[in-house]
Amino acid sequence: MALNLSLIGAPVETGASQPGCLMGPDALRTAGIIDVLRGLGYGVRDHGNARAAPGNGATHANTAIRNLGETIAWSRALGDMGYRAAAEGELPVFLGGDHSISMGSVPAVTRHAAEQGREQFVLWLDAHPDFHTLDTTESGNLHGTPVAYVTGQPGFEDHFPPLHATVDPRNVCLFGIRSVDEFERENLTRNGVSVHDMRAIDEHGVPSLLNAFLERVRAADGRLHVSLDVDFLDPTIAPAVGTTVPGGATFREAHLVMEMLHDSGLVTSLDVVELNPFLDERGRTAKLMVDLVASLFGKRVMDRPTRSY
Ligand code: NNH
Ligand code: MN
Ligand code: MN
Ligand code: MN
Repeated sequence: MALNLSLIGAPVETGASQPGCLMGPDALRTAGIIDVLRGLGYGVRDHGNARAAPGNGATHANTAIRNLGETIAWSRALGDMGYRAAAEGELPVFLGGDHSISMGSVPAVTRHAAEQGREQFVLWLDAHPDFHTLDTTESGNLHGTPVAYVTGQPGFEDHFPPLHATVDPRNVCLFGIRSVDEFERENLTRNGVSVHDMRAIDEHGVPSLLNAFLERVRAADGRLHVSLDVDFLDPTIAPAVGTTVPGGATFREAHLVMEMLHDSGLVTSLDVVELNPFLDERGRTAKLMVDLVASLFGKRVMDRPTRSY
């Protein structure tokens, strides 16, 4: 893992159904993310909160879509910032913001990987596959579309920034899934995306499923982007998200994923998304997200003081 982390605040809520994710980056800072990462020995450069150009009023035949122009502007701004951080050899950590920020972060790191002749892999920790296209989303919430965009599914090209390189859908691993729309179900299978739903995690456990994916990344000498959606977690431990789905990852399952990612040494970029501080209870979800990030960057059980959220 690179020793210098670039924190990029992405105060974006244009892709979500309800307001609040705008405050996500500041809540993660308030919960101590910078000190925690410095305490683990990393150089941390906080770029502050990014800004996007005003939306251009773009519209789409699918009239359900909300905030299209604004979300396009964010994807462009974050794509540029993220690419610069990666090209400077830092490990970008994108602090969301709703999950539409991955329409900037993933293209940014994938572009850098392609220039290095490396294959990009993506681990998507989420209750949802986020595999809608602009034509298939019924909610119109663009946080449900980033996996489709970054893997080059049709219909984005007339709207979102052209991709320097796409992610091979077979290099995407969706983990923790438990809410899938009809269109997504069919298209995920057709595109060869790996889907480890909660049933698979119940039955096989985190280690065998995650190790198999990490082995593929290692064998390809790939770069690995991790996208951590708050709704990956069970709502009883992480209430601060607009789209809670019961039956999510437990405290230990989530930490184990992070600990294994750290031990793999494969992670080259990270998104922390969908934290809605307006829905939190005394900051407990923000603190849990920071603690999970700490595990990903090397904090171990034996370093962990007893603490409740
Ligand atoms: N699939 C649903 C939609 O497109 C839900 C997406 N919501 C999320 N994704 N929170 O992580 O609206
Ligand atoms: Mn998501
Ligand atoms: Mn989700
Ligand atoms: Mn979400």
